Amino acid sequence: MKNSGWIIILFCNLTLTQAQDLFTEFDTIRLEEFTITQRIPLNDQSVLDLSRSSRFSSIDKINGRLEGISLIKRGAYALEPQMDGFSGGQINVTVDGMRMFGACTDRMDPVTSYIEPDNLESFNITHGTSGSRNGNTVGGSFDMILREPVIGQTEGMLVETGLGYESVSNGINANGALEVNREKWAFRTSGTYRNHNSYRGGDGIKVPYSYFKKINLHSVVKYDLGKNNTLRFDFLLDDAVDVGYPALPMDVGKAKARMYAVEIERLDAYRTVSQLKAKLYFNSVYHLMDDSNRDSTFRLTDENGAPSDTVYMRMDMPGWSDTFGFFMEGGASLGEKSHIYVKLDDYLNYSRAYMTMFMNYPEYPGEPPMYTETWPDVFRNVAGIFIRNTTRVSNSVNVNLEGRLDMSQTRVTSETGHRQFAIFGYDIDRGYFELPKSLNLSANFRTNGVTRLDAGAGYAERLPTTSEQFGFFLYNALDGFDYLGNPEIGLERSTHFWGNLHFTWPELKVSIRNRFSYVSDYIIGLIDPEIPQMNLYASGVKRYDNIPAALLYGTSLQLQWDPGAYLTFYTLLRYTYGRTGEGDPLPLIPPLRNTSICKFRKGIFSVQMEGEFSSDQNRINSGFGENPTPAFAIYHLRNSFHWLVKETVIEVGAGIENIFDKAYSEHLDWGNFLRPGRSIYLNLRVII
Ligand SMILES: [Cu+2]
Repeated sequence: MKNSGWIIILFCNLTLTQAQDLFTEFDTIRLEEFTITQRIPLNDQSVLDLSRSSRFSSIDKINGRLEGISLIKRGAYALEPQMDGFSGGQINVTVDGMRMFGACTDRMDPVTSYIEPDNLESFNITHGTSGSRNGNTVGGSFDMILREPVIGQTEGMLVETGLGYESVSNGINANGALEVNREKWAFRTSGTYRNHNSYRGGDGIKVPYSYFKKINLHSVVKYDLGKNNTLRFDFLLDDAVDVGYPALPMDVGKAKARMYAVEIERLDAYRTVSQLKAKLYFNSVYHLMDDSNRDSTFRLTDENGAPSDTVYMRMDMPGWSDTFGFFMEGGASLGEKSHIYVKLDDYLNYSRAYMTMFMNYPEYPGEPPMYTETWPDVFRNVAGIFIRNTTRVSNSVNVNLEGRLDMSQTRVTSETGHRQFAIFGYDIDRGYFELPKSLNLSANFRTNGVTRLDAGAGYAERLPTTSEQFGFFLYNALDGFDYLGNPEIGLERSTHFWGNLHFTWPELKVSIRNRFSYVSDYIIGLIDPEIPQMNLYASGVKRYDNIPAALLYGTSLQLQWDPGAYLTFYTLLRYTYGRTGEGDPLPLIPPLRNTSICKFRKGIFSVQMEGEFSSDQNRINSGFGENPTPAFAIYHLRNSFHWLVKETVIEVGAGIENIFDKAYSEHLDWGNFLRPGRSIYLNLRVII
């Protein structure tokens, strides 16, 4: 496609963002570069272009730099997002509004691991209870919007290809995309390949099991049905093999995801009705853990700690998660000043995971394999309705009221699962019915074009996850305990308050954000001394339960300064605090952290200096296997050149990450294994 086509798309994106801004509170983050206008307050999007470390940045590298988002790291790949201290089932991670659930009982495959930045258009991020558009949540929502081609406008074709190398892991990244635009239809396909060996830490030593390989492919076809109706099909494939997890006792042999969706959209259907959309989808995840590369020898000790015996153990642990769902959404104007948006959705998830243990005492014949169902054929159906009303009280004040009600039914169909839970006195031969709900009220005020304040309060409830309700002896490598689900566990509830202040001058943009959550019936694992340990390596058993209360607070300061045409300074300072009602620190809470960027850009050349700083974290919960983490500072240098040769764009990027080869790990890295040491990278990208 010609450059003018891109400019039109970018312009449309921009107008869309501004229009949306009137009615929603989302931070929409677009992944294509576009010019930040002086009228838009500093949001995650304006930061993205700066903080996206290179064209081959993984989604994790991008997420880790967003305001309010931290990453829980167990390996070099598939980091798990955390929002203001909330993670796992406390946040909603969706793809284009579609629900999807990982198939790993040990959270090795967050949904973000199945998406590549190459097939992403933007993120919609909402924090706390107000993120309930796609499902009730206490911690927030993270919706990844897939890229789509544009019909009509300019007929054309775009071919894009790139190749990158990273020295620290001797890693190759390659990607390519093809887009065809016609008057009545459009097609886009993009693919990414990554192959990384184990990387070297700042101490010069290879971090064992930090390798991974993956391919990802996304194709989308759009067809113009006339009268403003479009039909769209999406297909996404993601296959990872040989993924090592330094912090865990197991690796992943295979992780496969497939996603299919069909969508019909009607734009500006009538004057008063808009954004009509219906979507039907199916996704399927398969996850196979593998311990064949690990030491499987356990040396047992007697009561006095003396060696008593040796056991060899192997495990076979597959998991599946299939989700089938649909949603319908639409907006309508109610008079001049009011707008209503309604979404109806339903999904059915089927999760199951099994574990077979093969144990062998050297001098004896092999024992029969031990079989358990770690997720015993769990079906969950959730139907929900979400309604939002936005009223423009005056030219400078908007008020938002939104609510959601879900109807959830969960059932375990496996006979083995029933027997397993009967041992602990649970009769799970019934459906588990819940009605999680949420209500949020917020307002935003703009004054004189410089200041904007948005503030709100809300309440929400969330369902327990499959693991929290029906997980059976799931080993947690951080605290060394096996976790047992609690079929009778209750909903987690949160009362949430937030207040954000933005100042926007042409050269300077400042945002200050504050979010506070009081969570009741907080779900956490508590030691159950009655249950004997089942595995040789486990310290004991924890059972999921609701504790009366937990408090979480997240705050951040973001500043961007553009003194003149060539220079940009950006800094993000963020802090998270979490404790239980009794005053104990919540586990895995990130410390004070800063990212600062200085970028110089002139003509075909840009150079960027970055610093990442973290304070130490001594507020830890040792009952969850946490250790204090020391402070660190690391620096990166990035350069890029781009040329336009006829209609071909050539871009070369080169840089050094962790310039001073600092040996460090972040507080959310399980087991304190080291992050990558100094790495030189080189990228080439060609767009025809
Ligand atoms: Cu796993």
